[in-house]
Amino acid sequence: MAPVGPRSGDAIFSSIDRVNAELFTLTYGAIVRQLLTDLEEVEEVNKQLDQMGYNIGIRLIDEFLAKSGVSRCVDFRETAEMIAKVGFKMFLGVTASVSSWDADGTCCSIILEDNPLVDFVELPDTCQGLYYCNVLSGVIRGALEMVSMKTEVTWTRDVLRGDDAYELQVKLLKQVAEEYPYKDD
Ligand code: MYR
Repeated sequence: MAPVGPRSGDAIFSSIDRVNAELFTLTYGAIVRQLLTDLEEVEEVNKQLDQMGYNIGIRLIDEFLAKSGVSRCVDFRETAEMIAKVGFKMFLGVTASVSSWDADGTCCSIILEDNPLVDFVELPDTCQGLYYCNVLSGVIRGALEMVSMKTEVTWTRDVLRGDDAYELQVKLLKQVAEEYPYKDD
């Protein structure tokens, strides 16, 4: 029989993390369900989830920069890698990979290796057209806008819609140059 005794600190924390992750997943599901009831049109729910994500993203960028301690990215390629390898890990506990770059390095795909938002989720036929994870595209759009990058972020593959992966397309529309407000003498 395995010895019975107090769990180590690590074991307790990983169990708390798991419970929090499940609570988060279930809470998100409840929000989507409520939006579907309140708004009726799936298109409206997609918009609302994206807007909620945007509102989160414009705040979450501060925490990302403070916690990660990363310095400015040299280009959009580096930014995309930063989102996939550091951002997703920090906030969702998963990593993602970046691929399908266009020639000028302004559009790429981010493919999630796992997607905790969809644990326990099965969509009924009435939800066709729903982008269940649209909050995530909004988060990325909002976060990047706070570091001067206007982007368009869309789901190009979604397992809940019958695809073989979760894939976001991130397109840089405009990069606003940040000017240092004081002149060096
Ligand atoms: C820079 O200022 O050049 C660094 C920009 C890094 C942007 C990273 C944005 C992180 C967004 C996190 C997304 C998490 C999705 C769950």
